[in-house]
Amino acid sequence: MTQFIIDPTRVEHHNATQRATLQADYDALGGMLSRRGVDIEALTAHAQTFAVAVPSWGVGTGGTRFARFPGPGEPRDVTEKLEDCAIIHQLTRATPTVSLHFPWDKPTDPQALRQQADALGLGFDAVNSNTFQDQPGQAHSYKFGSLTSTSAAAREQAVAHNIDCIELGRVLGSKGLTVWVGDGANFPGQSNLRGALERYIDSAKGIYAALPADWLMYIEHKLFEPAFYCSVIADWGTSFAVAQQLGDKAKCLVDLGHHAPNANIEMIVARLAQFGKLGGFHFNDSKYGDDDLDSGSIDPFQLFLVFNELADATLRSPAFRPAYMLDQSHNVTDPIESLMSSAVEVQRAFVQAALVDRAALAGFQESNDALQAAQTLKKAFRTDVSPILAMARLRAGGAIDPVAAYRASGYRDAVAVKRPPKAEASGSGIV
Ligand SMILES: [Mn+2]
Repeated sequence: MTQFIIDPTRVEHHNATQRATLQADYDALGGMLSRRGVDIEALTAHAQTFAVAVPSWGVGTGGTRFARFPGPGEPRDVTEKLEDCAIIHQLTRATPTVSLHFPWDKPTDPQALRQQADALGLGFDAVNSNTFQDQPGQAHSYKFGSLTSTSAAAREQAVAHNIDCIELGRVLGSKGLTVWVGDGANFPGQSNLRGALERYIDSAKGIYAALPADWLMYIEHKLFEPAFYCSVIADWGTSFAVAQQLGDKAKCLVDLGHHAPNANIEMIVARLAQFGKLGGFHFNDSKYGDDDLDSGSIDPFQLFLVFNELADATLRSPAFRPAYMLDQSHNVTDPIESLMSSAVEVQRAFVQAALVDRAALAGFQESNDALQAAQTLKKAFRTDVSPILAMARLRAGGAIDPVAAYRASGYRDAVAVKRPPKAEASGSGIV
């Protein structure tokens, strides 16, 4: 029996006020889609298969390199983070798993944390290691790198931390480890470019060797920051080469914000999928760099094009199932509201991609009809699938309008009293 943080009768009351309007919109959209030969019920069933993991670090207010402005009622530890994540899933029915970050989320009792998650109807997606900052009492500093450090002792310490993350993840029921390192250089000549990558691969092999048989290791690349001259794992090419060196259980993770501005991310997705190395995503949006803005808030068309490639890849190999995770930082919004909206935006792209008339598109591509090929994509992208998403939520026990239902619940005001602020919330992550 799932323990709901928000009283389900409140959600039912919210839905009752909106049900008739939704049904009318749903029927109208169903009629329009039917004239296009599309069954709305199949799309709604498809929407209900969608799931994206919530980042534990996303439920606290984020920050920038300059400052952090805490919000009321922020979770103070991992158990409170799980409560907030449970609301996101309760209302959206699209976020059944949580991605933890160690040591930020290191539980004193991992079994108890797993039981809490079970009770809340949550599971754990990939766990994230952290060797981009030093922890109190740490023997060897990562100031000049972790997995690629010139210090063998620092490298060994970083490898050991990743293996600890795997062990902790096993107890929690996770099946993957995401590795992102900030290693790189701030000056030309500071680091031997080839030597640093050789050290990375050597360290990564040590982590890979500790992976359970049914786990994946996700290698997350990032163009720059905190290293501003060069990052060791800067791009998908490097990530791909490393994943190839390590073996079948190593895959590439694409964080949408970790590329040069205007990079053709959907093409990167297509390439990695073609060669069997696309492991998963960190969804977010950006205008300039690794902005970690809400998914779909800046360039929803790009998000749609990414899912268009994923839909194509899934048709080619139905077993293809990359891991979907959000990775965002919320500075000016209620994190719960941002994460609910973002999950819905990613789900929207997932459903819009399913609306693409693939036979027509293939025909236009074959006949080199560029204009009609582009219009075929646009037709799917321009279709407002909101009633499908809302109906999928309603049928799964979620809220027709998650943000409205959340605001009506008074949850934030309640936790603002229950959770007095502490000096610095743990894990205001910006990875
Ligand atoms: Mn990320």
